[in-house]
Amino acid sequence: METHGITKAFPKVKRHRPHESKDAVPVKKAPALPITGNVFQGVCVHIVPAGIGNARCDIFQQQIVQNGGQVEAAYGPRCTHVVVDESVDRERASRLLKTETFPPTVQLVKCTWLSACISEKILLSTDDYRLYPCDRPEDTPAEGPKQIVVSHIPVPKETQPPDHKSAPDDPADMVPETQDEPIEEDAVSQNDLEALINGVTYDPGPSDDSQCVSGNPRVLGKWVCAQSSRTKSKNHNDHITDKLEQLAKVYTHTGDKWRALSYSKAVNALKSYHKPISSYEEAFKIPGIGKNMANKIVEIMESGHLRKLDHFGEAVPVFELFTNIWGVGAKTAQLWYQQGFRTLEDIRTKATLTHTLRIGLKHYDDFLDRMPRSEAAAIEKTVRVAAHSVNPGLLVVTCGSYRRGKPTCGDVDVLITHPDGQSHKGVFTKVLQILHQSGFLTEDLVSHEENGEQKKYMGVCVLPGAGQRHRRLDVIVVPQNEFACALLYFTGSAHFNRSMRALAKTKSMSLSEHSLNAGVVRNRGVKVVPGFPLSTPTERAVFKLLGIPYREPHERDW
Ligand code: 8GT
Ligand code: MN
Ligand code: MN
Repeated sequence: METHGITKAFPKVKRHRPHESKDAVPVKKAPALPITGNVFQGVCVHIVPAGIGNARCDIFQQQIVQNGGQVEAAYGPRCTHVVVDESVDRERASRLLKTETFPPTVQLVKCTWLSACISEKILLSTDDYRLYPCDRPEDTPAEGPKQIVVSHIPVPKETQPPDHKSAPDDPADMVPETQDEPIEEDAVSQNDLEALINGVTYDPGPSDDSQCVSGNPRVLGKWVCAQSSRTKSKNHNDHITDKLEQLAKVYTHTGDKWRALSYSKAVNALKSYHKPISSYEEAFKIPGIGKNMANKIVEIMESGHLRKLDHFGEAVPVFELFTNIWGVGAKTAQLWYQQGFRTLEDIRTKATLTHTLRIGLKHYDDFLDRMPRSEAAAIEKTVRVAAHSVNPGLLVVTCGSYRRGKPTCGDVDVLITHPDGQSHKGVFTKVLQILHQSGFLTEDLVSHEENGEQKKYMGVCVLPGAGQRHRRLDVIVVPQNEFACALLYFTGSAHFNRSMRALAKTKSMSLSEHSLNAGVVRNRGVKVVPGFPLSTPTERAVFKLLGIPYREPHERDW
């Protein structure tokens, strides 16, 4: 999970980097929070990032180190525990770790074990969380997911999202300027911690009446996924939010997730404020803005500048340059910076590069350049023609920003299924083979990622003809019964999806790219009973089951 909503800070838009190279990256002791305990004493953990996401990985690593444990960047003999995402089964774990067997000294566990240890503040037994040989995910019965049609789901009263004012708004100001100083322990609320650990964020909502007065009542207090993004209010304070977003982005680059989160929360609060701010008092009244942040706002209002940004010096543009390479995240960028690299030429000639990073570097400019819709349509058509030559009954839909109606697209996300529920099998390899053979696909970034019954390809394509640029292409093949949830997921936006998942959570449900489950039981945010998949033949069904009005794809552009 990257920090969202802060992409405007720099002119180039960075897309998500799901496969950041983790090789040879030492895990530094995290600076963000003070040492808090010894829960993980004697424990040495390697976390497999697939499915967990970089931000959650970072938080888990911080928590382990701050609680007396050790973290290994790579799986090795020192590891006592190997932690994988909940969706990863033993077979996939073996593939990801490139090993068939695990010695008895190593426990292979789901990341819910870590979440539970962190929230319970004790080292729990791994019994309920282990991936034993022949392990079958609890929610996948042998005969395949059971489809249960429910006519009525009891909908509990909407849960109050976390109180804005419960956490100090600006931890960055509570400490000296250097990044390595810890921020106050309570600078980020338990809600935020849980939300980050569990990969869910709530949208800001009113905790009292005053928030409805000062915020935009059309957005605040309501779920983003229940609103049309066309009702998004104009940002009356973009001269302020631009600077604060820059700082949030700096903190993202430096791996300081807490400060990044704190600043992006303030930015969101300011963006939905109904008029330009004109005084300290006015800023301070806005939920989510405390006195330190209000001071920053006044500084920007009066000088047009934020002095804090100067403290980071030359590192910021260099981090930006590096993280714009597809596959590079904050850690790799920091490592390269520490090694003295400052330019792409340095990276090209001196850095140790994986195959994927080489491709990212080679197409640096092309990947950053967003393509016009017309080009995305031509790419989609090429994939559709290939798919239909394999089986004319296949359903081919381009999701992502294209389906949301954006004028430009960062990549093309093509989803494929077959309405008969069977004929999607075997299609993935055949379609990609055709596209490789014709020269349309030039390089593979992730040639085959299995996610349950879904298969995902991430690669590079180029349309025929002179002067065409190389573009990023994702192809996902899914079974028909997962199609609606996959369509919803791959259409996004990421913010919209997070909101929907968070809403599902308040209704004892869980939403993923596979299914909408009901009857989910969570203990302190950790799923202990996975529930059962509901019948979701269409996207509309998902909205309906969640009790919110249907939103067309172009209304999901949050
Ligand atoms: P774009 O024009 O920059 O490509 O914008 P996009 O089409 O909205 O973004 P995308 O990165 O192509 O992702 C499309 C959707 O896929 C997102 O809405 C998101 O829900 C989902 N998605 C993935 N993989 C990942 C991932 O690794 N991280 C994130 N954040 N989202 C992902 O398919
Ligand atoms: Mn996309
Ligand atoms: Mn994509």
